Amino acid sequence: MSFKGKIQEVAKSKKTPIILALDFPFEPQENRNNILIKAQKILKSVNPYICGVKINHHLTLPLGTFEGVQHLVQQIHNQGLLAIMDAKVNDIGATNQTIAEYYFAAGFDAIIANPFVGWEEGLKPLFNVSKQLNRGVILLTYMSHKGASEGYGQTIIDPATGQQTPQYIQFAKKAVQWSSDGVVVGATYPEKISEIKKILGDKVAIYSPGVGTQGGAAQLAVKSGADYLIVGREITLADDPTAAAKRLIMAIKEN
Ligand code: OMP
Repeated sequence: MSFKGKIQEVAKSKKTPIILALDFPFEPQENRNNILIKAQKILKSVNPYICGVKINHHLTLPLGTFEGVQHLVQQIHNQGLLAIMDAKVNDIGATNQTIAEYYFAAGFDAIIANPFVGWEEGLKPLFNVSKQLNRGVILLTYMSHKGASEGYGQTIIDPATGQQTPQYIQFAKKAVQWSSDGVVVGATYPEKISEIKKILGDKVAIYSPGVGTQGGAAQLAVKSGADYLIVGREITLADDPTAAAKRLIMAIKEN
């Protein structure tokens, strides 16, 4: 089964679209041992409310990919969840392929990449290796922060039609064309989620970060067409992460 199918199955059986972003703030060297313990504790307590875990540089930098994070990925799998590496891969093809091979060797089920680098000698080698190893690729399409309008929101000329079009619409079309498993669209832009959903249909899933701390509303993002919500600090920095995760589920169900 593809990554798209696997995560859909977990989300359906656990009745939750939440993907936990296991992000923590910077810690000085003497406190770094605590990061793994904190991550494992939160993972265990919020597991009933999530279908996957997204790992970012917040963990790979202090813990190391093969020293600390690989074990965490194993624990994520042992708990019936999928693991996404938020590498935002953004380089030439040969480098992109090597980045993906290392993260897939560490056990990740999917990787996030940036479509700005294009296909030939860009993302094509990454898609090829992902397909060979049966892992997923998720493409940034409209990011959640304010400055996203400068790149993802810029107006471009569609080379196929000669017509003006927003960059993110072009990226959504490429996500379908390249058989991507998902796209990232900020929960802070529900109108963009709806617009992009019309292009993707059921072919490519929408992953929405930006809920809570960044100002996005879980229920509105889901109502607009988000398939999954990527949630970090609203849960990881909460006094009671389990209660925070539960609150999000309740909010979505009130939809
Ligand atoms: P919180 O704002 O703490 O919920 O974290 C959101 C997570 O999603 C962080 O790991 C971000 O790096 C990531 N993210 C965004 O916030 N916005 C985006 O547009 C894309 C991502 C991402 O690719 O996951």
